[in-house]
Amino acid sequence: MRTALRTCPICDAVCGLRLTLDDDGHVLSVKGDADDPFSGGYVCPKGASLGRLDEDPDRLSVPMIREGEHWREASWEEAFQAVERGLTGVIEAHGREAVAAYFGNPTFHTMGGIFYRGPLAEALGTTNLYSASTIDQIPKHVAVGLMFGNSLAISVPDLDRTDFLLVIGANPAESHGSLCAAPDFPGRLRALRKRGGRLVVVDPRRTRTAGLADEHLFVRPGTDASLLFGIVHTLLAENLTKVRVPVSGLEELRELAAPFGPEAVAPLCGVPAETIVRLARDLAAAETAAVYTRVGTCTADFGTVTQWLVDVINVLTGNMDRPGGVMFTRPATMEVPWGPKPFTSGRWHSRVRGLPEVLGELPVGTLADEIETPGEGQVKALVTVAGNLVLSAPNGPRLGRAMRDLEFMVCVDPYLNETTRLADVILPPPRMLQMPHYDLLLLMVTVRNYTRFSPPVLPLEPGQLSEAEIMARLILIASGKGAHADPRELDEMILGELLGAGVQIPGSPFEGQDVATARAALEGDSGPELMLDALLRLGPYGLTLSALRANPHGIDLGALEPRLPEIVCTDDGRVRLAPAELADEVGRLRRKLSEAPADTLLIGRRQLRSNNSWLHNVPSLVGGSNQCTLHVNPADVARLDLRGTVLVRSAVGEVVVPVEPTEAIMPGVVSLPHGWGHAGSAQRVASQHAGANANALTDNAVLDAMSGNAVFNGIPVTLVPVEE
Ligand SMILES: Nc1nc2c(c(=O)[nH]1)N[C@H]1C(S)=C(S)[C@@H](COP(=O)(O)OP(=O)(O)OC[C@H]3O[C@@H](n4cnc5c(=O)[nH]c(N)nc54)[C@H](O)[C@@H]3O)O[C@H]1N2
Ligand SMILES: Nc1nc2c(c(=O)[nH]1)N[C@H]1C(S)=C(S)[C@@H](COP(=O)(O)OP(=O)(O)OC[C@H]3O[C@@H](n4cnc5c(=O)[nH]c(N)nc54)[C@H](O)[C@@H]3O)O[C@H]1N2
Ligand code: SF4
Ligand SMILES: [Mo]
Repeated sequence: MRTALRTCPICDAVCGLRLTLDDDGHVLSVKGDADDPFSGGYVCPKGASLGRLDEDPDRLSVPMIREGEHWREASWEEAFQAVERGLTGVIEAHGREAVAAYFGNPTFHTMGGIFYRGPLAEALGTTNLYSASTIDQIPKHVAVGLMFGNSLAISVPDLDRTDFLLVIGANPAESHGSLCAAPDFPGRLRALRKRGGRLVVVDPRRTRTAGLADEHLFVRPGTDASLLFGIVHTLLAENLTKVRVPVSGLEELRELAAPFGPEAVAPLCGVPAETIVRLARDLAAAETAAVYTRVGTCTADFGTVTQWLVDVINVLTGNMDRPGGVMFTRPATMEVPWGPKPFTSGRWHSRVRGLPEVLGELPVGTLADEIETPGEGQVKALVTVAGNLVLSAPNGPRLGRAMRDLEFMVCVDPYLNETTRLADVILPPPRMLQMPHYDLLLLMVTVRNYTRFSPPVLPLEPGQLSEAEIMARLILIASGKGAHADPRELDEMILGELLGAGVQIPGSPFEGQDVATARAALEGDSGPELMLDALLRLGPYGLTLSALRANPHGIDLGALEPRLPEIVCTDDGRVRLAPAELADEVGRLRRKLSEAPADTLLIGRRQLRSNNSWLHNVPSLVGGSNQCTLHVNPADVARLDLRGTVLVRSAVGEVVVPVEPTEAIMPGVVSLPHGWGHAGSAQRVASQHAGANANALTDNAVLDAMSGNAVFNGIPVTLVPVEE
């Protein structure tokens, strides 16, 4: 028996874990690492199941090649040759634009994803690039890009010090937080109230987070922007603002907010006018306060406008970049700019719908159009890394049908699932415990400055490839170097670029050195570890990979400190309160105020023992409360005479699901979790708990205008009783 320390790679909470393994590498137990200074021993049911997930017998261990409807195992050499034939065939016949790539949610977590997705995108040489960003958080990047000139200016609520937390469209008691890494988020919320703080939750469902709150307010889906404008209007009208950071556009903001008085917005958002006024006054009066929002508003109509107004309120109430308000993490690694600074978008447009590029990507919501629509530049080949788009994308089933028409598709994925079964080749990464782990992105949004590295717990099997090597081989194929090129060559290229920049940074430990000398100083057992070592050395704490190895429980780097001047990249160094780019959307919102709302609106629901589409094959994580049911208010159940199961119909599709009556959902709103729909899956446990695909109901034609993000919440649906 032995113990191993390891950061949990599943969700954004970055919990430190302590694993016990037997001599064969079988995980006997998973506990929270009590010595981790950040997570302090916390573990959730998913983390506790990490061993079973990692040892899932349905995980692929060798590459798979499809022949007609039949899959067979293949050697790595054969698989990469098939990829080379497939990709170069399409590129030669149709050009590089005919290749698209999708980078899914786990690529934000894995080192193979984080360090190699950029180089793979570049090597493919196509503008048909897609990622989970446009079905998740891209409205946030656009909003802060417009306000701060920096698409990575993502502040986190200072959870452990705030006096008032307003949570809108997030359910961290079950999701454990998002774009805000805080192990034991529920415990931190309880601690907030215990120290006399106040927690208010705005959500069309009375969630587990709402259950921890002082107050919960139902809001009509997709209308948060109007609610927030009501708060902004009140703050300005009652002179409650105390702006503490340099801003521009205050007068323009006043004009934009003028039509959105509390009385005007209340009928649309469903929150009474006097409550909106009270919220504004309470936020202004609180010693410190933070407004936090996530998926519920990012993946709804007016996503970008809503994200903008959240930070407007944080600025107006004097809580931007201040202890107890919202703050910017100072990560241990060098901050590499993502996208142009100052922020801009629309440098190119999608072929079929003319949608603007954002951060070098096009919206997932238009990938089906690009595959289906003939003409110059039509997508004929697809590379996916860690994505299950048939279950995750808006109108996923349509995208799945489109995938059948591709000339070639390759997936880097450990499972044969609803999406990968449409591919020609599947390249499986090793088990999670065989990979090193460093949460490069999530450690940029921690609520305390903190860092932790986990070396692989288990070695690779002879002949097995790391995810980094798989990615490197794909990159070499895409750049024309062929299926046999040495992946180390690519690692050296990436390191060379990184250090080439590093030696020019004044004050950096590599300043003035030649790249070879800087390279010789790096330590690490693999490409990604060497890259991490470089980023740590170039980071603000002067850390190294070996320092992190010497501190396997992680290192506390202190409470967050104000750092806005380093974050803002606008021309005049001021935070733009009223970006002119948003004027059209504000106009559209104003027109909404007089529109009649739809009858029944569908929203989503994350479940504690689930994670998007890929944890349903672990017996301990399915069944019980984790089921694909439709939450319906009892008043609607009675009104529509619903029993047992119901057919839910939207503009694009329909599903039949069991009804679960509950007072926790607002009348006129129904909720269905996403990530289900595993009928016929090769994942044997998941197929026994199939559920229905919520994204058979969501419409890829409807996107957030500013960011191209999918709209998953507030989908008009009709409910039809089904005879048993
Ligand atoms: N209706 C609705 N749809 C939604 C959402 C919603 O709230 N409602 N949420 C959206 C959000 S926020 C997100 S992030 C997306 C997520 O959507 P996707 O990006 O498609 O991600 P997942 O569904 O999590 O699928 C992850 C895939 O990665 C594979 N995988 C797991 N571990 C690894 C690994 O280590 N390496 C590799 N290469 N692959 C791995 C899994 O087998 C699975 O195929 O879904 C979105 N879809
Ligand atoms: N257990 C678990 N944890 C997860 C995941 C998971 O699938 N399961 N997924 C991970 C991922 S990829 C992400 S991005 C994060 C997401 O983290 P969160 O954003 O915290 O997750 P959700 O549970 O989707 O929270 C969205 C909330 O918004 C509400 N909502 C829906 N529509 C609206 C609306 O129009 N307005 C308002 N105000 N609220 C609305 C929903 O009822 C829901 O409670 O979670 C991560 N962690
Ligand atoms: S909260 Fe997230 S990071 Fe922590 S143990 Fe659970 S799944 Fe893992
Ligand atoms: Mo997500």
